[in-house]
Amino acid sequence: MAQQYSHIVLGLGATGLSVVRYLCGRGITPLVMDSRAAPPGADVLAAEFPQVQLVAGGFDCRYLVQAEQIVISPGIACETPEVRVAFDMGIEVIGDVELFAREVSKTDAKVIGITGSNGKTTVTTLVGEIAEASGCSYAVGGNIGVPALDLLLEPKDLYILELSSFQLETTHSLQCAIATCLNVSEDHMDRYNDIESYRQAKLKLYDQTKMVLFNREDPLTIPNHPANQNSFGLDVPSDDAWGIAGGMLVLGSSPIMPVSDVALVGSHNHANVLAAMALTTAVGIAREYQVAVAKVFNGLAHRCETVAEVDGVTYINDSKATNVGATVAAIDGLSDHLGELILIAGGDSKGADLANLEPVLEKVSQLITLGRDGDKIAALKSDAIKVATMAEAVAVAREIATPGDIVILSPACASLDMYPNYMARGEEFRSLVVAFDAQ
Ligand code: UMA
Ligand code: ADP
Repeated sequence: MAQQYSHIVLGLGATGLSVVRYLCGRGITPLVMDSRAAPPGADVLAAEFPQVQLVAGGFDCRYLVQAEQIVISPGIACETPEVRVAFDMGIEVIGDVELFAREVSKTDAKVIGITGSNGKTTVTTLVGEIAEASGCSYAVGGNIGVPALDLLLEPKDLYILELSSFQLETTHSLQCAIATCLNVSEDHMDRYNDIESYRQAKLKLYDQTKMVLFNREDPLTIPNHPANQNSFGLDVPSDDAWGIAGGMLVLGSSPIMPVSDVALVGSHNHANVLAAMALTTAVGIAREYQVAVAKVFNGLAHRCETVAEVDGVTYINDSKATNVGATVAAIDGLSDHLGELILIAGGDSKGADLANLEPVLEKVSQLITLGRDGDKIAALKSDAIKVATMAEAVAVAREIATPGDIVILSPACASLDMYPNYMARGEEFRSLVVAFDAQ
């Protein structure tokens, strides 16, 4: 007979460790299980929580079926057979964000929730920068990096959370002051049966929120049920909604600032700025701080980031474009550019329908593909050049490009078939380009 544990933590990455920290801080010693033989948090667990037992290399049902509560990490699918057994037995299976929600509901703190297929990290960072400029007491976390529960170690008045569909699947009582789903396009199709089930996971964020902020131009972000709501979009807004009119960012008919003063480039980023302004307005942060940040925040690494201009050719690193929607936004955003556009794409498509790339590939003069699903992307455009490595891709692009052209790495795929993460992929692109200067 296996020893009985009331609480089981599934997964020992950043999330699993934060849950162990939270439970142990409340006098509960959980059992931790991870399907990996050597989970990344094993050393920290042994050093900081020697009393906590780890079962690595699989999920042992004998423990699961006796638990009262299972806290599952976002990287583990709820449909994993051992987890399904627990669900079917009526055992509570929740995520770290649900525990966070239950704690925060005992306080007066406000939460801003941000989800969507693309732009989450950009908007979450913008909101954090605006909060910082205003001098309020805030913390930023969730899918962006610091697990939500770790934010509670230093209590704040405002929590700004980036939330993935995986986290939202196992979150049921998060009550945000305002919550947004920025956009919905196919992603993570290896974890969902179809885009509708992925969308419904994202829209769970709206369930208890005091105010919903949706994207007028993306019908998939509209709430299922009537709600206290507002919207943003790149069109002229009505009433008190956020939009663009006469070259100005506007709230209803009130001008805020010229679009040309926004430091971020690309129309998708103007939508991101409007969303950040709407979110911070809902928690009482003044316009002057929103405008000040919009004027200076010029983006994050690996997201449509200009790496260098070499021989008159601009090289852009958009390695964070890990799905089709992000690559479409990048190409659309650059389509006013006068020179040719050379696109490097490919990697692990996570089961996405790559045909959705086809319309924007017309705006690309040369397509260069690599990675596991590179051939599938190459099949969408005649004369695509298939290569095996990033070094080859960059060398071929350099050979083809002439002054005034743009070479962009915007893979429309995850990096994990060739790299540890999208940052490593972007860094390799960057270092290959920077090395041109030295030649
Ligand atoms: N894994 C196993 N077996 C296990 C547990 C995990 O194989 O038993 C694998 C997962 O399939 C995954 C990896 O290990 O490939 C990491 O999973 P995890 O749940 O342990 O991840 P954490 O380290 O806890 O990080 C998670 C988020 N990761 C995922 O959702 C996969 C991080 O988002 C997030 O920053 C962190 O919690 C804190 O909240 C990363 C991410 O890639 C950036 N998110 C996806 C995305 O943005 O597209 C959703
Ligand atoms: P996420 O955290 O949702 O992955 P990021 O802000 O990290 O979003 O951006 C990821 C990718 O999506 C980048 O390639 C970026 O250029 C692109 N992107 C950013 N904002 C948007 C948007 N509003 N719509 C479509 N694509 C976007």
